[in-house]
Amino acid sequence: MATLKETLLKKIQEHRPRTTRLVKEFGDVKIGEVTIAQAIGGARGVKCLVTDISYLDPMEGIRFRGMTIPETFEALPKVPGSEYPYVEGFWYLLLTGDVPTDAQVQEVVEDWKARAQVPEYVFDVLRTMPRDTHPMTMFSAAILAMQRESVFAKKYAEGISKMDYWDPMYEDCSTLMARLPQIAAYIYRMKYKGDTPIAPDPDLDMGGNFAHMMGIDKPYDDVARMYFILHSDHESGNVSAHTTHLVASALSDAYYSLSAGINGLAGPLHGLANQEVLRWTQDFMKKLGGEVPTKEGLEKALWDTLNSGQVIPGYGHAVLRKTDPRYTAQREFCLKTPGLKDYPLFQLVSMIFEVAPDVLQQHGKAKNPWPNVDAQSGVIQWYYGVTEYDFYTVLFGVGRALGVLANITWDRALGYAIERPKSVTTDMLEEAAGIKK
Ligand code: CMX
Repeated sequence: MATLKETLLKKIQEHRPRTTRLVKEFGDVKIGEVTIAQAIGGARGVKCLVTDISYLDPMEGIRFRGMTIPETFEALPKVPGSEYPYVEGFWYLLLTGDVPTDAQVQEVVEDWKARAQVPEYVFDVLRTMPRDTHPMTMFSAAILAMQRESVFAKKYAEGISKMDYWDPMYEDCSTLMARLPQIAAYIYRMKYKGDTPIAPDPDLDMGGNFAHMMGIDKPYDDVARMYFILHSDHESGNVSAHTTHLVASALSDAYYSLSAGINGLAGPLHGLANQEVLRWTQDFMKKLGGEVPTKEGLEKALWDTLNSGQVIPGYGHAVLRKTDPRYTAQREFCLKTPGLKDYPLFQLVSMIFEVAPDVLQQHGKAKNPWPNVDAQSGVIQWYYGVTEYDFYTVLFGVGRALGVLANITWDRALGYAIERPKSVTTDMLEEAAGIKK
């Protein structure tokens, strides 16, 4: 049986001629145009990135390697006694496009275990930081601290061939994936649980081990598996994926690149929105002083937020134009989980789902009035005892690493160029618009 790395090499060798041919023979074919609004407005909709790991359709939502979220959960081998698949098997799928066999999944499980030992100095770095440091800052710093271990940086300095860049990149990405769960759980237990880190259990898979190190009982292991897979990839144009890709395009290694991507994820318009949703709902509930909210009261609170010039966190999207299927997958988890279904916070989030899209439509600004992934994820964490909502984006970050690291491995395999779009001046735009002589 071929290992993941051997399978990946075969896929890379099959794929390379496609990319080479497109550039050499069809390089002049146009796939879109750029308008002034796009140049000023964050390059929205400009087609200038290529990835085969996932694709985001505005109406359908995400497909991982061609599969919808339900198809992905259905297809991948499950952890025994669990309803959700191995995260390790999902990594295999993202990298190769193939659904792995049980044996192939076990091979990744064993490989990650062999790489999982987090160096002691990483904990020292974390412990040196003031405890009120945001956990995303800690997470990013821990990743960056490990840069000295980069196999890619070492091999590059030795003068490795371009054709082989993908190999040490794969090594670094696999090592990062193996270590991130423990780093995240360590930050959580150090910062919020009286500095009581829990050692990893070498007998568990990634999701199970993460739940164990967080100190949370079943079915939190399934929550972790679901959560990491759902948050993994959303094609390569979002801020965290694009930043990771951009930094890696300078041949910076995976540690530099992922740390940068995590910093982008920490923005409130991106991953931090999941903590903002909980902050918003908790503030709202506090104001009600324990009373059950009415739809009218909720509508007023949403309008107050909009009228004060703030966004409604968890709603809207740069690409999607319907309810995010990642929201739906988490909502379905809540609906089928006894206790969660009737949980007041879940009911409030469901009520927001009933009220907010109308309010946003009347407000008339957001192109997409529907909820995104962040509107639902905090409720599940809160229910299982993770009430420290500024930690939620770290969970997002562990999941997001799967997609962005698979992407940069392929970036190096296909020799994608250093990224360098062209700027123009405002004068030039006015000339193009015909309003300046
Ligand atoms: N509440 C209020 N206003 C919103 C809004 C929301 N949820 N979503 C969009 N708008 C506003 C924008 O701020 C913008 O206003 P201006 O014209 O005054 O600048 C206008 O509607 C048009 O924006 P858009 O084209 O619909 O959305 P963008 O592509 O520019 O931005 C996003 C997308 C996600 C940043 C935006 O919808 C938003 O701020 N949502 C709330 C934050 C959030 O949930 N982010 C998480 C997204 C998922 C993730 O990355 O994790």
